[in-house]
Amino acid sequence: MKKFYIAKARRLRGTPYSSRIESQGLTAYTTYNHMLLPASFEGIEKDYFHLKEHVQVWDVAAQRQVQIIGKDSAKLVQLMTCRNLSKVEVGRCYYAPLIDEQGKMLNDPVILKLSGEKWWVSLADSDIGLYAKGLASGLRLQAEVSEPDVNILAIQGPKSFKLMEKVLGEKVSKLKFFGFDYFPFKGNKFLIAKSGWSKQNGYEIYVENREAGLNLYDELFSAGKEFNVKPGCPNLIERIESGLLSCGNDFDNGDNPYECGFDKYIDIKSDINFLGKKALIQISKEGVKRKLMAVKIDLDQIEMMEEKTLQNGKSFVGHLRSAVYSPHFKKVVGIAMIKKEYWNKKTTFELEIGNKKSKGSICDLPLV
Ligand code: THG
Repeated sequence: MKKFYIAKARRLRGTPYSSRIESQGLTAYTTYNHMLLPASFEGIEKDYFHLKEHVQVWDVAAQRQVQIIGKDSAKLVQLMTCRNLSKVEVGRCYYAPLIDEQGKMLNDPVILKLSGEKWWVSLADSDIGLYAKGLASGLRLQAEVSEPDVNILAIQGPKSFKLMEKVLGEKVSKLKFFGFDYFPFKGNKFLIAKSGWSKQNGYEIYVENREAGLNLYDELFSAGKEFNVKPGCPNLIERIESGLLSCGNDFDNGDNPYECGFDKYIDIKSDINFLGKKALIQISKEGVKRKLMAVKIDLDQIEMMEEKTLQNGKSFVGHLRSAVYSPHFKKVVGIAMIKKEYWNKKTTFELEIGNKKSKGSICDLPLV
């Protein structure tokens, strides 16, 4: 694989932790929400094994918050998602597909209600802040939309529990999955959720004060020595094996939430008001003709820059959207949009790269 550098610029925003992670052995960045997002430290395989056994601190400041405040804040947030938010509670996180007026995917954020009229929409990679501003002014809503200086640190891995308890106190380990609360550290208060983009357990710390965040960052590393803490980042292998979807990779604005398997986050029956509801009612009547599934391919490496076509003889099976070599399955594993007639898991397919054809099979998400 040919390697290139990423040219830094103000436009490609750094995070409060950039200088820390760069001196701690960062080897690759990607971009996300016009910001730098670490992609590798010791190489994704080494990072993967470490994540599954120990604990990592991730700079995921690129998971930007769209903050919505005002009398119409709940109305505006509900307008953007097909998940029913009418009963949401302060202190819980909600994974929710955002869709457009055609019922097509825009983003898949985690939504937090901070108080009666204050919300954070913790974004994947697309410009939802601009969309929300457009809706608010076009519909004359009393809702102020902004991007506050919130820079998330994720603490992920099986030992995250022990590290967090040591640094933030016993109470933090009582958090339930997708719950959040505030915890003090050296005179500052941090919003901490039991969440994160891995299935290895962990927490996310929504840092609102940069200096306090850097102190906490350093403390996590000094207190974490006994747990073999390392800097890390969302890991391509782990997230594909775990079936965590990536906006812009696995799905984009051409796909609807049913095709992405988001059925349980869609409510077209209640009288809630969201854009694209009519389109989703129509789609649910017709049923989808394709959906995201997992695949395994007999290859020992792959590079993904664009989607790749999967064939069965001359017939089209689907599009491979993300893929990586998995040391666990000892094959390439991936996420693909598969045509309905091939959902039957016994079908195999071929993938042609260069002049080489490889065989693959289809399975359910997540891979087991
Ligand atoms: N945390 C926060 N913000 C984020 C992400 C995050 N923004 C970008 C991106 N990740 C959004 N995408 C996801 C995808 C999956 C999950 C969270 C965010 C996730 N899913 C669980 C699952 O699928 O099993 C749980 C879903 C549920 O119980 O509803 O965690 O990671 N702050």
